Amino acid sequence: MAGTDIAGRNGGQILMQQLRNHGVRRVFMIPGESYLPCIDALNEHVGAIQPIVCRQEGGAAYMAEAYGKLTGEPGVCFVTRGPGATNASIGLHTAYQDSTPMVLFVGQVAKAFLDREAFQEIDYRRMFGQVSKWVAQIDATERIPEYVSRAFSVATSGRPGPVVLALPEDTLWGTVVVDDLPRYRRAALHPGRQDLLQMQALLERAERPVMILGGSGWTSQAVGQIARFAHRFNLPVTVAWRRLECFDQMDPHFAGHVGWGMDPALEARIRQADLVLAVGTRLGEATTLAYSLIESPMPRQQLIHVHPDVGEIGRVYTPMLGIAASLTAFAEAVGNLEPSSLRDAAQAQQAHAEYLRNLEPLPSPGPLSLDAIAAHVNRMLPESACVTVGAGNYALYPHRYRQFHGPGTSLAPTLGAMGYGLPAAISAKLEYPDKEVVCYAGDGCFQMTLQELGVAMQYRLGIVILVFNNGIWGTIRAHQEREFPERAIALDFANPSFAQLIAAYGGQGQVVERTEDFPAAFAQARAFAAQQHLPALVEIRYDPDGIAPGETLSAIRARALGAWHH
Ligand SMILES: Cc1ncc(C[n+]2csc(CCOP(=O)(O)OP(=O)(O)O)c2C)c(N)n1
Ligand SMILES: [Mg+2]
Repeated sequence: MAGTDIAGRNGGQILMQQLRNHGVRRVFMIPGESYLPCIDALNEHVGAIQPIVCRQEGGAAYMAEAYGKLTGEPGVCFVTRGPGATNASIGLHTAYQDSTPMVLFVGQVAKAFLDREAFQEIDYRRMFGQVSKWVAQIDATERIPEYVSRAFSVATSGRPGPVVLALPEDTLWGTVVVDDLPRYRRAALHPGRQDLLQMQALLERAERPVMILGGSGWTSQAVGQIARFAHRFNLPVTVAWRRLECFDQMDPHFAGHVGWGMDPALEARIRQADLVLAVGTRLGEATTLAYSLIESPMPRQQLIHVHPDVGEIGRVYTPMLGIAASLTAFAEAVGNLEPSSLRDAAQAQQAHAEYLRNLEPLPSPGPLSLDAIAAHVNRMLPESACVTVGAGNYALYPHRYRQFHGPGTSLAPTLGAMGYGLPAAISAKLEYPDKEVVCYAGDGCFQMTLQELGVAMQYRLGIVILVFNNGIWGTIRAHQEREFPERAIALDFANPSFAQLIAAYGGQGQVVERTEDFPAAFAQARAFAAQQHLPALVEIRYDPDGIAPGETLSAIRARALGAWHH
């Protein structure tokens, strides 16, 4: 047993054994000489901890974040000092805003050199202070088990999030005899009886209640229990912005997603609601349409705010009732509640009917309709499929037309971080080799992390990538046309041949320019990915005027010019 070896173990060996004890099965990394003992220790865990060798730390950190989203366990990422750490920061910030459990290990200079601005030295406590739940530096080899155990607890407790541990070189090279710690335990926070009674009373008195689900920490079981509760109390159920995996969208009570790009009918429903039951969501800027749908600090609706972190309750909104509870514990508790009076199902049915109307493709300019394509993808993919996106207007299409089916079916950064889709798809395929994984990527978004295609090739991951080629940073163009009509500048770019690019990585590439050619290309891509275990890409060329479902750049420009002339 390494733990009782009288000769002791080095810091790298101790650390890697802790990760194994905490249930880590995979680590995402870019090697660096600053943490060699950790890399070497991977030799002792072959078959138990799989190192995924990435191409850039931004990609590695995104993959680790996606692992955290998919499993609810911290995604682990190893990067080297300064340059590695700065590259990884986007994944850390994503984990922070998205409330995703993650642990980032960063190499650090030897303690003897600290504060001299030694080679690649950064004080990570200052650097990452605002984008992580906790940053620490492990200064003593014998305390590695303690710090790692605390890191896993912090990352997963309350509102989950990222933790950074800096590893001074001498901490890793030092050799000590120290006991390992067992797997971390998560403590659930249960809603009290009084909380539930008060909630039930408020719900039964309400005439137009709406439930909004969001945040992180959902499981399929919890979603099922929430569905039972919604059915009994006849509540329309919505999901927060980009939290599409929080509910089964085939459910007859599903009423759509809330936030940017939402259905105006649902917007009106929430504005006119007399009670909002928000479960797990922070009700952030994007979800609340810049704090207007639900106003800060005093909402017009009665707000019941259920959140796993008591510090989030009363932070931005004054709720009528705040309930601090883990989402799984809350779902279990309400799954068995019986209403004493029956609300009729009309509102929930009407809300679902309105949602279903949005699945009908809207008209768009040019020979290729993104709406029709996204609706086709929705019909073809099995329920279990995982759809990933980064940020850009193209993401509005899968999010409007795909019906997601609970945890593990959508990966979307609520941070709005570009370049997320491909690394997230890679992480999803590693975790669920039998699931179909489809990455939607804008041409801009894709080019932010396309180097990770090397990972898909190396580990033989049959993912399907849909690249939306409009030759522009479309989202920003839309903003420019609205604010500064007819003055578009610094928005277009030259694209490579995406088909040749994917071929260089051993994958298959196709180009589609007309709606009617998409089904065959998509079928071929799925077949190739499934049979060859390599990525397949379909480049979709379309009229850049079509900027969002039912919206064109020319219409935005015309409205802006019209407004100017008044
Ligand atoms: C890392 C990062 N950089 C910049 C932005 C700002 N931004 C948001 S969307 C967008 C354009 C996205 O372009 P593309 O991926 O081509 O999608 P499109 O909007 O054209 O569909 C930009 C630059 C961002 N959200 N994230
Ligand atoms: Mg684009």
